[in-house]
Amino acid sequence: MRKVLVIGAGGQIGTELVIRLREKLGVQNAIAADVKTECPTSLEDGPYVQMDVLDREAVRAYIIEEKITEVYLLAALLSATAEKHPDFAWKLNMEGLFTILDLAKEGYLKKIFWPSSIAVFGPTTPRENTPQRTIMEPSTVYGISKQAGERWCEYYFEKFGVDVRSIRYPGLISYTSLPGGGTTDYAVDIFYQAKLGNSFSCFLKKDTRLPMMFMEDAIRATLDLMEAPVENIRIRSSYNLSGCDFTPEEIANEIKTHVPGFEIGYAPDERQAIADSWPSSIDDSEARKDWGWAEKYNLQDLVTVMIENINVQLLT
Ligand code: AKB
Repeated sequence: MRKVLVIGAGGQIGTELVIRLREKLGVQNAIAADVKTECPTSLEDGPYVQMDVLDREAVRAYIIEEKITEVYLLAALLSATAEKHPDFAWKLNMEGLFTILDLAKEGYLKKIFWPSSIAVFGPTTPRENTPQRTIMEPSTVYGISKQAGERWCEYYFEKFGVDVRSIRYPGLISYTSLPGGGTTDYAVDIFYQAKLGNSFSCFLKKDTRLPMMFMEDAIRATLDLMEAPVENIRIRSSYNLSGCDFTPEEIANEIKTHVPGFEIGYAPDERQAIADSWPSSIDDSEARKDWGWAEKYNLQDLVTVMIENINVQLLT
């Protein structure tokens, strides 16, 4: 019997993940948790708990009392925000992970999902088709925290047999909730401005190519990884995962095929340096081999779905 807790359920990944987990396991078996007091409207059909992942004792008590079997730990500060609040980013991104890893080590949890990111790579990493194992010298606080987290996940697996599974997410594109604080967020923001009939000022240069993925692919990957037989999971740091890759100019051109007259301008800010330190494309052959990963959405597909479904009410 699986009873899962999604910590950080109010975020971009969490809102969609909880919905899919509830479809799979039954509404009562997928509990949403977030630091916000209000439950996100889309998750009001099921259990919601207000939880600060930094309150180690409260998190422990809840997981033990409720007999949670699996945790998806999504609470984190993303790349751009983490650069503004390095101390808090390190604290938030690391302390929650130890709380959950320790609970699994003590036998209270059967499985953990913890997201990593393409941010684990840095300026000295080969940029194109970045391999699973390569030079990793991240130059951002977020990247350093994710790289350290990956090392700890592998350590807890090797030393204590903790079944922790992870994906290095690329930039994620979705329409049900807004992203916040990431360097890849432009690729979501652009749709809202296109839909409103506005021009879009992009904070990255027009030729900055980054790995990206439509949220439906990312959620499917997450669920497939978590359901894969334990013997198939050969990587306990985090799996490279690729959906598609594009530049701001390429996504704008694709949007123009749906919204004629749409205009984009470029005003690179401090996020440009972060993007320049990341890969432009990812080699995900290990995920394909180990647990059968295959993406469904390319740039054209995701632009079509985004234009059809984007809801500008979310901006208010
Ligand atoms: C960010 O831009 O910080 C995130 C990420 C790539 O992990 N979307």
